[in-house]
Amino acid sequence: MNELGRLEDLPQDYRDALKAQNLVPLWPSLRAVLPPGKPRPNTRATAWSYQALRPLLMQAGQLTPIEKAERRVLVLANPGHGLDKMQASAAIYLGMQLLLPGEWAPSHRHTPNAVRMIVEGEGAYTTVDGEKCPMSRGDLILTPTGLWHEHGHDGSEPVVWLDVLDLPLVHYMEASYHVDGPRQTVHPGSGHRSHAHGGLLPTPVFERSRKAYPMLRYPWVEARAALQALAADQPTLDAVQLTYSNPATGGDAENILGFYALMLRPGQTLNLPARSPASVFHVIEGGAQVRIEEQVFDLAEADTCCAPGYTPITLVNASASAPAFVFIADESPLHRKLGVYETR
Ligand code: GTQ
Repeated sequence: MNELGRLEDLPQDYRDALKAQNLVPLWPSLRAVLPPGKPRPNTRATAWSYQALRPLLMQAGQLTPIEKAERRVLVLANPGHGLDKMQASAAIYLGMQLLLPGEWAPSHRHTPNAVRMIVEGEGAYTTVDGEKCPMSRGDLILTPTGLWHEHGHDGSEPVVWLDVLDLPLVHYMEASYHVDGPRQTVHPGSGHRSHAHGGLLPTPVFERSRKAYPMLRYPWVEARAALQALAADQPTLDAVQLTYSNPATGGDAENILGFYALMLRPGQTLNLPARSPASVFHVIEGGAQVRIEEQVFDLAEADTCCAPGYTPITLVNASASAPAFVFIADESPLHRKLGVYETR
């Protein structure tokens, strides 16, 4: 590949004349924006230990009352992007949120989509679009773009969950904002109960307003049972994986990020191909070794890591007797919609 001209090769008076007109020569930067063969991601393979972050999150509970925080969150920031950017990857934001007994995180809605993966504690709930969603470990709760959400806690122990948002992308698009609202009125009914049976869709005859997001809570007991049923039904299946989907459309649960539950059989090694989207792995139960190029992370329960796109990933369940359950988030829906999705 031939060397392209550098900015310093140009006479200073020419550079000044360009600058005065808000003009920039492409060729000194061409290789940076279109690198050869594959992208050069800022996203670095990074792991966050729950054991290390938990005491710091609990300390935040003492240092900052909920009224001063609105959302008491420690952001899992990727050093490759710079910690101040609050990014796990180009499109993924991760945060660990703490809610203490009796606390309330007031209602708001915003343009970025969010999900919550509950890490520990009982008794908290998120009210989304008027539906009260109880939070138990391993549950996934959606708060899609534009829907009101607030968090409350009637229990007696701290509750912690992992927030996954597409905030970096929506912020980059200059489309990120929020609106505060009053406490929501809770309506009866639960999308998870009315859509509890796969393949059987509620079919109203007298059309009520159709909800774009009919299912907001995916209880872990059901995701876990579905994974075990799939593993038992297909003993030779390599990837025992489920996609959290919108039951009305069969498509991804949200528009930008994809969410999956994966079961690693005892002793299983799973080699994932290099795919263009970046991804996040969070251990719900058991342990998993995640190998991303030269990096090796031994993740224990509640640990989280992220991987850049375009890189093969190997997952290993070192236990000979117990399955491991992993929650995965990735940028696949975004890449597919943009037409840049690829597998290598
Ligand atoms: O719980 O609504 O981690 O608005 C970041 C922004 C959580 C939330 C975050 C948010 C929330």
